[in-house]
Amino acid sequence: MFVDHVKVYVKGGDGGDGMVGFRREKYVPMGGPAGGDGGNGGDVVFEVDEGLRTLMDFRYKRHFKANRGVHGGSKNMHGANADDLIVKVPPGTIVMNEETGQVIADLVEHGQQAVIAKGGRGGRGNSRFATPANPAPELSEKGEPGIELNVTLELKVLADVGLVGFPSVGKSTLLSVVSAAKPKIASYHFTTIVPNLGLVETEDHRSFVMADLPGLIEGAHEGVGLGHQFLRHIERTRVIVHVIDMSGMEGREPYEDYVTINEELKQYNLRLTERPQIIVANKMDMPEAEENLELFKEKVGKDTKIFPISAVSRQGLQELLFAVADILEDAPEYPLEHMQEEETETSVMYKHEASKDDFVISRDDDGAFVLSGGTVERLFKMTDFSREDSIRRFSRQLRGMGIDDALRERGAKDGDTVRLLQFEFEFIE
Ligand SMILES: Nc1nc2c(ncn2[C@@H]2O[C@H](COP(=O)(O)OP(=O)(O)OP(=O)(O)O)[C@@H](O)[C@H]2O)c(=O)[nH]1
Ligand SMILES: [Mg+2]
Repeated sequence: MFVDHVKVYVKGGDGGDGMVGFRREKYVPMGGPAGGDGGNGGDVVFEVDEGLRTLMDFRYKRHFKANRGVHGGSKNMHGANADDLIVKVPPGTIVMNEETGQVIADLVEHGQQAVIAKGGRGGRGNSRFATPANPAPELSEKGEPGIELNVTLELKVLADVGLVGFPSVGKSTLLSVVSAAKPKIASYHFTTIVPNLGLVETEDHRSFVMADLPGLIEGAHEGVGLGHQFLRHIERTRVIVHVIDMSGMEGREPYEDYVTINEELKQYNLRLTERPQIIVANKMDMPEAEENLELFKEKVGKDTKIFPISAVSRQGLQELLFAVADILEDAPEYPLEHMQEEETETSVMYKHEASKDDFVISRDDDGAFVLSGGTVERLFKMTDFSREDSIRRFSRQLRGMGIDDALRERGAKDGDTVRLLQFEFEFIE
């Protein structure tokens, strides 16, 4: 099965914990602070590998966690940073935040990389907290937690030209005779279930990538047949080659086919109708074809250019390829950004709402105050609660963020319970 849409969980490695340590020197009971910093956690990085064509590998492996940094050591030993976790993806992979729908990365070129989940930084060891007032602090940070999120990967075939049409009109046959691609060809419908790409070179040495897509039928935009998942692949092609079976050998009427497919393209995405389209009348080697072509020309209008070909007997191909190459010379690119303008705007607003620096105070049923929010949760996770100095620093950080004031405003009094993640504190004036 061709997988072109998967959900994946990614987590950057946590930072290593900073250490509380002191120099041990002969005759000196407690030397200066010497606890080293923790190493940084690894990032989860996606990288394009042009050898991959599908998202198939993600069917069985959907969790990607980078390693955590090594904890800091004594004698100011810095913990080692963890290696990044490199995950290979095929060209044309779009990575989206599953929750917000926002595009995180649009991976196109071989070797292109994007950090999808950043690892946490290592916690600082106690030597970094030494001050003249407190030369021997018993304080270190725990490693910062790595970012974790669920992402959706979507694969869009990157082709200049997309072949569209009903099943069995000869799309794969055409690709097979104009490129080195070897798609499966057969007389039954939906022979092609995954898009095939081929590099086409014209006689005058212009080249472009052509994609043979699974056949479309009426209702495709609503998921009928192989469904709209494949229409998605057409979104990025710059020219559409619309293949029509002129032989009538399947009992369908060529002009009706033409109208039906165009309607499907339009229903799926209006922008597809802006794309230049080349009409190909295939199977011209068949007896009825000539007559059908005349009827078709009448219905479609004399001014519309049609390319009669026979993929099987290789007639009319060069003229068609020249026409495609000519159009490609002026056809604009259709980058994703351009196509998702409206969607992106709403995602940006959403992102603002979920700003990571904010904290939220709510009340539990028992009257306890509940603290949540990215920053406060991160500070909490980085605090080593077994040490007084660390706890004091954490309280200072909360005060600095304005959390004490906010709690007071919400009516918190001395001795009230405050919850943060799965822990409870007492509010102290
Ligand atoms: N006579 C004739 N038959 C053709 C021609 N092109 C393709 N065919 C035949 O039409 C049938 C379908 O061809 P395919 O290339 O598999 O068609 P397709 O459009 O890729 O079909 P799906 O992948 O099912 O959407 C095969 O039996 C081909 O041999 C042609 O130019 N002339
Ligand atoms: Mg096919």
